[in-house]
Amino acid sequence: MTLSNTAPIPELYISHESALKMKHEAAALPSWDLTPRQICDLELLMNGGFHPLKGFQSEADYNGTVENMRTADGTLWPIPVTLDVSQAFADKVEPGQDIALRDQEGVILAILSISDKWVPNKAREAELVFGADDLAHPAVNYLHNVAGPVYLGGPIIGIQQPVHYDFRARRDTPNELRAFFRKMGWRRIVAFQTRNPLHRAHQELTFRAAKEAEANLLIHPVVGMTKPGDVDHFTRVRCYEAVLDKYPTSTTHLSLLNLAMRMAGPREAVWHAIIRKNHGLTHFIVGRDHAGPGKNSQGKDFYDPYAAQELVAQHQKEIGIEMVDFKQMVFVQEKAQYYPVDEVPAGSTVLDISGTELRRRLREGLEIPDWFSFPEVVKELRRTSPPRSKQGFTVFFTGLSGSGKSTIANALMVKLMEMGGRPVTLLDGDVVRKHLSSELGFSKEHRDINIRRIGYVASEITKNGGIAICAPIAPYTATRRAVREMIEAFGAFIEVHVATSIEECEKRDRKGLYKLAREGKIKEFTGISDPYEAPDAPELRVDTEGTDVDYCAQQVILKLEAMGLIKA
Ligand code: PPS
Repeated sequence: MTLSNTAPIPELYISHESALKMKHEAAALPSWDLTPRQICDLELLMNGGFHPLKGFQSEADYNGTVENMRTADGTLWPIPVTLDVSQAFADKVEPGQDIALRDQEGVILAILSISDKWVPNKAREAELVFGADDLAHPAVNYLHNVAGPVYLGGPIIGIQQPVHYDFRARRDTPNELRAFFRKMGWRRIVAFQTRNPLHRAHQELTFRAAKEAEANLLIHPVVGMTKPGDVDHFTRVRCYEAVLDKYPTSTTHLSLLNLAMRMAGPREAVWHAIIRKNHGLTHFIVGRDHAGPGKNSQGKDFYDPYAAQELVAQHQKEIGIEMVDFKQMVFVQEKAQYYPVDEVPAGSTVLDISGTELRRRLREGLEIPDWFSFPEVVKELRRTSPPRSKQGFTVFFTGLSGSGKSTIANALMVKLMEMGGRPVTLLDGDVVRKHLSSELGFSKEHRDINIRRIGYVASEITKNGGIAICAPIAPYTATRRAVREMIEAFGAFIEVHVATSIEECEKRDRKGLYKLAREGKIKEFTGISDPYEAPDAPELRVDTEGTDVDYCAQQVILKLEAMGLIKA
């Protein structure tokens, strides 16, 4: 049955009095600390944004979603909404049990009555939901390298909304939005989904969409989780607020959606349409490459740019929302106006600036023309994206013990300090093990904890405009990749492979450890009795055999210069 757009949508919250009582009882239950993504999912489950789901999906609903975009009872639902947990937690709980779901401060937000516990086939989920089991896809990478190995499913009882301290007045639940539309007498409303700042092309597109659909406009940006590397939502909301007065206030509204995007292209577009239907929208804009994750590991687009429009077209009736589809908007110089790319007058000059090009111009402090964006938006973006030579970054050396990482890292630190401008911090393997990780050994688990700690500290340094130089062995590709992601959210990550061979390191044996490792006196020694996965495509590879330290450090400096991170 298609949901009415005007009636309230069912929520999963219990009454305030029952919630207080429940909270006390729930304190004794086993509890799971939700990840940031799970908090986003839970919020939309509880407030009806994910209607008709009543909790985290059961195994049957998950299988149906993965296989054919439908839950076990045939309801259209294209994206898995699952509670992934660690093996250790999964071992402690069984179906039939209740658990408390807490936010990152420990506040109990909901109770989950576990109906199912299973180990998912993640490769199949990746293939069918995201189109390829390719780690270049951010959600596939999340699935394999961040999400826990076991899924729990079952209905939830909502106790309280996750707390937001930012932009409270701009956040609306589906029922708040429905009530707002009723109050305003808006009957036809078209939603514009976005994870990027709004520039002139977007404004033109939204104007045209509203006109075409004869509808009011809801600018409905995602502020939960978007693609790693996107402009942070604080900056984006300031940008949205800056352009809002270019829209007629009586016909346009801005509301923030705390969704954790998966970047699943066509399936995600269908999901977005369902979520917008739940928020009381009647129309939904789908443009070029909706929720596209960019290129795969072969350098090709994951999805056809208009596949999302095709899939939404097939399902819009069933969802009960009408798609307003658009081709890419481009600026036609002779007309000084934006046109959909397929309506450009023949023989005219088309101007466009891609996302990558925009980031380059911001990074290098270059001009961003007026035809492309609004001065207010550019000003905000420049405030948070200073030119690269003023941003923080991390140089991450990796290599075998005794390969020369620390020596080169020290030389590099001194050279950067000599240049001045930004504070430099060296996180050397041995130093970290002494001050941050003294309780850890060299098992895979402990090495991963050690590297993630280094990554966390480096990401904080990078975020705050400093230079972090890390020099651990970091033998595992997946862990280095996780660190890269942590850091690239705030600045550049330069992986330097110190590619000294095991034979050479053993010959040098500066600390006498290789000898002990060969004698079996040190267990799990990298390169001897433990693996080292050499990076496939580091930003730089240096060979220390036959070259001196100064030259190696110089190579790093030249790389940093070429990347625009330091000025000669
Ligand atoms: S890891 O894998 O990245 O966590 O290792 P890391 O913290 O960089 O290791 C720091 C130093 O520990 C010494 N050491 C060992 N290395 C490898 N395997 C084993 N089992 C081991 N036991 C002790 C070694 O000297 C490392 O220092 P570097 O500077 O790399 O020589």
